[in-house]
Amino acid sequence: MFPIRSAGYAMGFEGRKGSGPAAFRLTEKFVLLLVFSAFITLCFGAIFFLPDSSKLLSGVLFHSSPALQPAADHKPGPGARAEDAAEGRARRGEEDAPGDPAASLEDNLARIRENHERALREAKETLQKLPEEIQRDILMEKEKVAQDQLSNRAGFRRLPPVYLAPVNTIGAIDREPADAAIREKREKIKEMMKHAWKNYKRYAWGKNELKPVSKGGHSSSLFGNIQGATIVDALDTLFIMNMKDEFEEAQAWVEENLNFNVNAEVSVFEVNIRFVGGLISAYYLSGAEIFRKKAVELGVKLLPAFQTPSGIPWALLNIKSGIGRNWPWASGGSSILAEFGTLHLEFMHLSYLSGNPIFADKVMNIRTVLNNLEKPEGLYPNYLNPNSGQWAQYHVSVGGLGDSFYEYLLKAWLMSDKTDLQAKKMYFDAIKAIETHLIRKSRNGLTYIAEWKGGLLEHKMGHLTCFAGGMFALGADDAPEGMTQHYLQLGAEIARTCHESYNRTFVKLGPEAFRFDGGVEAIATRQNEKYYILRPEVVETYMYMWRLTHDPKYRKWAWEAVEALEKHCRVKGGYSGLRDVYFTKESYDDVQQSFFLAETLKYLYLIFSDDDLLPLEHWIFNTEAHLLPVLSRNLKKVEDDGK
Ligand code: DMJ
Repeated sequence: MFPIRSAGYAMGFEGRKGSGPAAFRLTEKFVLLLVFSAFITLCFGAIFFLPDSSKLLSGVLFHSSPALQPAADHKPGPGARAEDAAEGRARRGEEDAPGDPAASLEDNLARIRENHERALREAKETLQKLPEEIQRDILMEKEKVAQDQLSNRAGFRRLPPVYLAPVNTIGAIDREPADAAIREKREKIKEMMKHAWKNYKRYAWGKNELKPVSKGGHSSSLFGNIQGATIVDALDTLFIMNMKDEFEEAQAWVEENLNFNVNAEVSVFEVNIRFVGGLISAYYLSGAEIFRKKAVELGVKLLPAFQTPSGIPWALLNIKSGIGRNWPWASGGSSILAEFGTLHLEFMHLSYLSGNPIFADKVMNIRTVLNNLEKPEGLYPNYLNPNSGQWAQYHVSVGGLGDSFYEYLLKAWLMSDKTDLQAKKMYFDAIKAIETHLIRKSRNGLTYIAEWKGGLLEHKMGHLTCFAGGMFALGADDAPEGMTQHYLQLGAEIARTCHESYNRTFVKLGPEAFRFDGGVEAIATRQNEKYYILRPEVVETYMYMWRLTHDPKYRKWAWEAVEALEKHCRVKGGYSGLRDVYFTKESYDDVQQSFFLAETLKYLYLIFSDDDLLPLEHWIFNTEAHLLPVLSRNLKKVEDDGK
């Protein structure tokens, strides 16, 4: 009935604790606990084994007064859960029924025994734990309360009203461009989306991605057992392209099949930008509650990732067990800047959509940690240790590992309707340091963004880095005085460099990374950097540059990309990435990435649409091109009026 100290238990306890004074104090506590257990055992022994012991108990301990019997006063102890209190209340109802005091007493005794057993079990478990584990458990318990509120069915029924309409439909409805040539090009891009979707549906429906050459499903470990990445990623593109039937079949799949109750380790970042972002975007565009419900449900599942001493989340999380860890390759067990720095926009919306501040609290804490840290030369290194809350390695990049952190600082400012002044300051301070330490011009005048490794520059720019042209241009309006033109110009220069990286290949689509050393400019020199996986960053920058300048060269360059995709990436079964963009004969990688539908085709479509389709002052694109409306500063007032 009560814990018996077995040899195994003793070894486990002492083995973990060592033999110092702390271990001695804990052993002392343990002895006291044993004495107490023995006493309780004796009491229960007397109750159950002595003749007529119930009378003894009721007479001696409870003075036989029904009003004072324990059920009436049942309060859960520290380890007890809310259900216990409810159970106590239910039982009290039964016990209040007249005429059966003996049964009532039996019940009460049974419950007392249960509670004692549980308290002792928990005390025993607690004594076996390290102090950090105890601290973590307390945090998890607190979090669980918040999660329970959100994740039970009743919690979902209580999701608060959303007052963003009519803002959430501004510019979400498709309109035909007046110019026939532009209309035709846009129609062609829609046809590409149809081809990608139709083949995904035919060969890989419900799987994460399509293998367009071998015609089957492709699964990436990034999403664990969560399925349907292409469906969720494609939702908003289908919506804005007015592909109603396809949108409806995607919605039906989400309703019936999208399941997050899986025992799987996922990338917190990838699941957030593609699934949470895709669902939120689909909710705002369509108004269908299922998307909000699923987004909040998934957001709740991601919360245990933040259970670290600093609150900087783990990169990987088992969404069933709630156990997190970092990528084994990440320097010193670090979390990655571009991953934990790319949760802000979605989590702010999750708080808005759920009415629970927990999501916003999590990302605001990340912000605070980063803001308080000393930055080398004003730069943000890519690796941060979530245990110490300190930088791990001085590698700075605006491409992979760093990229979307900067993007989210700017977009946090814009999405807050320009009220998040901290984000604005951090963004402009960061890009100033980047310009000083990372941005360089090649001998032939191409501006590029290098990588910084402890003060030394690697003159390499990734395809991923090409998004920065659009970012500089998007933020230009709010730049410190006199800098607006400068940042627009910087955006244009990055766009030009990235266009060059495309133009200098055989297929006219750019490599994964290109270099500016050893006499080359904007060319990949290493075999393992020559691939193209249908990435969007270059056309993303064209989209912003087109919107902000209306310089026709951006439409021209975007069309070159369309033609190249058609010529080299289109296959019968969809679109495939290429292993070498300099090679005259296509070598397919046989993956149709979900971001091709979420981002590449969406940005291309927008370049050939009028500006009033998704106006930039109302909509923020997350890093996967999902649409998040600006949380207007008038919202508070609208909410108040709505109550
Ligand atoms: C996308 O998932 C997102 O754009 C992300 O920010 C970076 N990588 C891919 C596309 O290249």
